[in-house]
Amino acid sequence: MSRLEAVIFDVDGTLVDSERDGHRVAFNEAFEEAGLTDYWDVDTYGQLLKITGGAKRLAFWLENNGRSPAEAAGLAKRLHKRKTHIMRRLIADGHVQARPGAHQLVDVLEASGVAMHVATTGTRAWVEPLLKHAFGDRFETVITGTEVSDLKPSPAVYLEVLSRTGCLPERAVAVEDSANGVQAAVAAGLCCLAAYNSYTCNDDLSGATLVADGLTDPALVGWFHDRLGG
Ligand code: XBP
Ligand code: MG
Repeated sequence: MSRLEAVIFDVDGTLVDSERDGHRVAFNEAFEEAGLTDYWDVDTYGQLLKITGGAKRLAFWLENNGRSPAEAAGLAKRLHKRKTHIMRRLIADGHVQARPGAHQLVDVLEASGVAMHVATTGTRAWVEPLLKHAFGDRFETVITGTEVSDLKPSPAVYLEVLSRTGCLPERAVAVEDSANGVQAAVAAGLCCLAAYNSYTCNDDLSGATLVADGLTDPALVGWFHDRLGG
């Protein structure tokens, strides 16, 4: 690999533990507020994570739980708007935390001078306050699902980061947690480090250059150390 110029981070499941106790809780609160009996338990939500994008996930669920495609589409849009609002509140109240090792890794990368960017499928309205709340303003270019029409596993969000920064894919590395994320990064021509979590430990991460048991895994920490020194 050429000299490392940039690290592009995924957010959900990679930088933060946001799915089980963040997004899932917000989706369930939106269901309840709307007077619906739909509820996503921990395992059900894990299966639904295969569908990236909250609005798409909702539409899929609603269509498979008794609603017509048209009804599902309209309801998904409304519920997702409320869910986004609830997620912002959960973040402000400190319910979404950095993943173990995330702060240490970001500190090491910042000290090395390598650029840090974000490529996420999530919605900008909660991504921005979350990154600020959990990390301060440490990321240069942040591309979210709000700016691209094709969500992961499409490479669109990664390609947008590369095009806006002018960074060549061979000079950057992506850090992901899931099969959809690894596929997106690799399709953009990036080398990808996968740091799985309890939801993604059985995902097919074989496209990744390195598969790690989280951000504190010595293999992942060592990978960066070997390329950045320090
Ligand atoms: C994250 C997602 C998102 C979040 C929810 O995938 O798929 O949909 O689960 O956020 P990745 P929104 O980590 O691969 O980017 O409700 O804002 O979509
Ligand atoms: Mg992820």
